[in-house]
Amino acid sequence: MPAEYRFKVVMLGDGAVGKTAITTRFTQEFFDSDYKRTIGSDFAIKKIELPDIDTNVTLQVWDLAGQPRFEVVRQGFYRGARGGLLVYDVTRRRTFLNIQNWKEECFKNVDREMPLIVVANKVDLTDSRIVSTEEGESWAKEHGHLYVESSALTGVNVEESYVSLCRTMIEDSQARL
Ligand code: G3D
Ligand code: MG
Repeated sequence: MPAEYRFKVVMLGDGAVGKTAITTRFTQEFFDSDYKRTIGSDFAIKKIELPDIDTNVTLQVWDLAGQPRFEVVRQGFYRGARGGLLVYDVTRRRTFLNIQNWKEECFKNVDREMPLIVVANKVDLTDSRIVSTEEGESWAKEHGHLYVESSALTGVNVEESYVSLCRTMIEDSQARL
């Protein structure tokens, strides 16, 4: 019998960096029948199999629509989260600088620090790229996070982002025992 985990993960980052595009691609592409979106509460479910460690994971991916001003909405968004994707847009430096703020808001709202993966999105836009691989990678390394470059448009590294985060969340949850 494979081990079974369930994790809530949150999509973090400025508007228009691609949080919804990444989530939608991930949850719809391979497991269409497992896809579920709850109108208003903004989460999607997806199952991941990790046969190498005989483990199945059910991910509940939460994506904020807009940036609600109400504290209570944000608290509900973060409640019970076990991991997050810190997403920025490689064509807009401001969105990269802001991942620090997203991380801080997140850690203020969860009871314990949790695994985060830095996702440099829109790498298909090579001509308008502003934030380099080196900058993104070194920020992530300095702060102890994984780093991945993705494109929700082409699909490159979208699933890999969640799978890498899953493996880290499994380690984290074993370390909690
Ligand atoms: P958000 O949920 O973080 O606010 P969205 O961002 O997922 O709504 O994406 C914002 C815009 O960026 C969308 O364009 C979307 O198609 C585009 N986008 C998202 N990811 C990528 C990517 O990897 N590459 C490119 N080229 N575009 C991307 P529109 O025009 O629909 O607003
Ligand atoms: Mg969105």
